[in-house]
Amino acid sequence: MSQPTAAQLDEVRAAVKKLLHQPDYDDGSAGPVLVRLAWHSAGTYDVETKTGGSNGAGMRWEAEGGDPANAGLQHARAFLEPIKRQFPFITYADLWTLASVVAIQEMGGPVVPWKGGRTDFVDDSKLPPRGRLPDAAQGADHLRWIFYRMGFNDQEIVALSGAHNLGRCHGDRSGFEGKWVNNPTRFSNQYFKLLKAHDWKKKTLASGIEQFSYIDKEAVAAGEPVEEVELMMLPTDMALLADPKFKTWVDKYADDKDLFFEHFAAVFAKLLELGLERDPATGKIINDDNLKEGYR
Ligand code: CCH
Repeated sequence: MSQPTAAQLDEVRAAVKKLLHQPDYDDGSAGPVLVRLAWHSAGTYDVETKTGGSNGAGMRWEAEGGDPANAGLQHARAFLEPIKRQFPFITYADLWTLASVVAIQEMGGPVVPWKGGRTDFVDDSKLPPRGRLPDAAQGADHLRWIFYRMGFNDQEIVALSGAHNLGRCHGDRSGFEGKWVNNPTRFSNQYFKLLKAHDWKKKTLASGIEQFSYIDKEAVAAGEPVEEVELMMLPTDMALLADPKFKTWVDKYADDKDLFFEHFAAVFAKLLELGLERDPATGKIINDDNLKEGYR
């Protein structure tokens, strides 16, 4: 099958834009969970063995989709299913990644460069083992171990973490609960500002899970319900403050929204390209045997 044309891709982009508004879901937008879908599809990459990554959309199958780290992402896949049916010319792997960049832009974030050409054929020998995605209960060493494996450096780790400006944690998905910022469907550098500004206190949930919380006492005094004004951070978010090398970047991104947007766009584009080698002249993927076989 041939690659979709630019006009066809524009139709897909328009359909994703329309789908983002979901008044009955979470904070009213499918955007955050679509961003997480793309990140988890790509974030399994291992530079050494060249396994994992967004190509193949392996999360459709139990081996990868059933990884507890991916709990809840079936909602994102379900949101996109009607678009896949309407536009069968785009592969799942391309649709998931394209949807995330449309969502980021629509939520007020930067334009993330996106290239297509991924196939939907999963080579079993290259399926990533479970456990390649980060564990939020850990600290800075774990973050480096996970993200260096993908080929990222400290600055890139912090920039990527700024995505926690979007969406929320769901007790029935990850065990953690709550949102990082007050407006979780608007892309900004608020996550870094709040991380620095408040005195985050450890909080143990009824389940025994530990996270960090900050309650805006003035808002509570003014009559706002606590659930509305309580914000959260994961242990891994706090590690960005505690580690001096990470903290340098937290400071920069808290102070300079444009710098964060620029760095986020670059690193998110890099994330979506992990494992794909392209012909510099044509942009075509050249390391995917499935293309030679005619699979998509
Ligand atoms: Fe994340 N993230 N993430 N995250 N994440 C969660 C939710 C989102 C970690 C843990 C969690 C990135 C990095 C990390 C998003 C984007 C990114 C949740 C709650 C946990 C736990 C899941 C739930 O309960 O639904 C950890 C650990 C790391 C380590 O660095 C990166 C990188 C990105 C993207 C660039 C987004 C968006 C969400 C919100 C999802 C939603 O459904 O609202």
